Amino acid sequence: MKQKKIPLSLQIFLALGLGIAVGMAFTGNPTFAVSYIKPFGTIFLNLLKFVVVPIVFFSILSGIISMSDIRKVGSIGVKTLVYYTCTTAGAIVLAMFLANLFKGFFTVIDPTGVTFEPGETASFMDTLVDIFPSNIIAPFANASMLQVIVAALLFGFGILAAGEKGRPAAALVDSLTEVCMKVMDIILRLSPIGVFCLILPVVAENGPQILGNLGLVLLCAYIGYFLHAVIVYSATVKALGGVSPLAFFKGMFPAMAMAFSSASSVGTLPLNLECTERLGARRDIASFVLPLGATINMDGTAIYQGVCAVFIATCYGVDLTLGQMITIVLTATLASIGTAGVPGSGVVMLTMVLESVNLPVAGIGLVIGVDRIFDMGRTTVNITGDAACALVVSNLEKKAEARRAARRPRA
Ligand code: DAS
Repeated sequence: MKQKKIPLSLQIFLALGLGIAVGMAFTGNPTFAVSYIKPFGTIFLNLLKFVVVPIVFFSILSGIISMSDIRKVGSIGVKTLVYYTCTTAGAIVLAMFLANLFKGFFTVIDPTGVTFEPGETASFMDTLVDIFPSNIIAPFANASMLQVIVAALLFGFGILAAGEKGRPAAALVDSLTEVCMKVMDIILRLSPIGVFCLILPVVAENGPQILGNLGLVLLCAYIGYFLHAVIVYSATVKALGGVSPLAFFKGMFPAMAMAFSSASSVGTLPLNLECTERLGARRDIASFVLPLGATINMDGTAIYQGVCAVFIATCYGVDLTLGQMITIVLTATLASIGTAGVPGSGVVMLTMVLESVNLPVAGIGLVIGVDRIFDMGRTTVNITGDAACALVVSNLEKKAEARRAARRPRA
């Protein structure tokens, strides 16, 4: 009798639980976990990053070719960007509301002596210019996701414009996309091991004592993550995506668990593609919306930046005015677009938010110690928002095509 396989989502769930339990056993003495377990988590993340660039390139390329109509790509792009902008702005407003509720209870930490050396943060214009590749190799060699997306868009439109002469290229793209998906499947079978080896050292290193006086700030951020996901994503996938919230979160669990343990949207992309398609999103739309979202849509990061900006202001005895809070909303929305989908990138963009309201950037030193705990939650929200958008845009496109078909004169 054929052995019934344990579904991947259950395998990941068990691996996550086991990793946390064993990690707790190593708390206080994380050396073994960090030296001998963490490298296997890194290997798994490397394999995911290895496959992400070709997956993104070929799936967007094949997505555009299969739309066979440049106008349709435009319509999907507009719907996607409107969804992303609105949900990110909503996330940061929720964060500011919660942070102002909590700030009277925050443990104020004395910021004197706390330092933080910000890395180079690209200005908005630099980020805009950097989206466009200067040669065909750079986007792939540097895994610059936005440049890979631009390259895929250009070649996709080129193949459509080439007409008959583009057919062989289109067939080759389809074949290579399928091959990349199979490589992804092979790597994803390692997910339970990867999740276990990623979460264990994090728990061993950060253990319960790290929560300390930042516990309330972390709690405020996680309540923001939870409310945003449960309210905004449930409402949009139900009302516009045609998927029940319960089915959505159940189907998204493997990708959410991967995001939580890896803290990497880009690393979670292959699994997010698989979960979102299984929930009913069209592959060509998911292949366009998810890679874009993994790079520019960061609702969780926007929540983290709003909460930390208010906490840091409180520690410096600054009572933010309404005008400053509006500035934070605008800057955090922009900053989340410039945040890369890799671990820890949200901290770098927090400098932009603090500078926008003249708060000392050194204040980031107050929260950097628990950034990984913040990051696991914000990345989970980031990728869940991407998936919700793919389902909404997919369903809206399906309805638009049905309306177009109904208007066509019967033969
Ligand atoms: N870890 C980033 C991501 O992968 C988010 C962040 O650091 O803010 O989405």
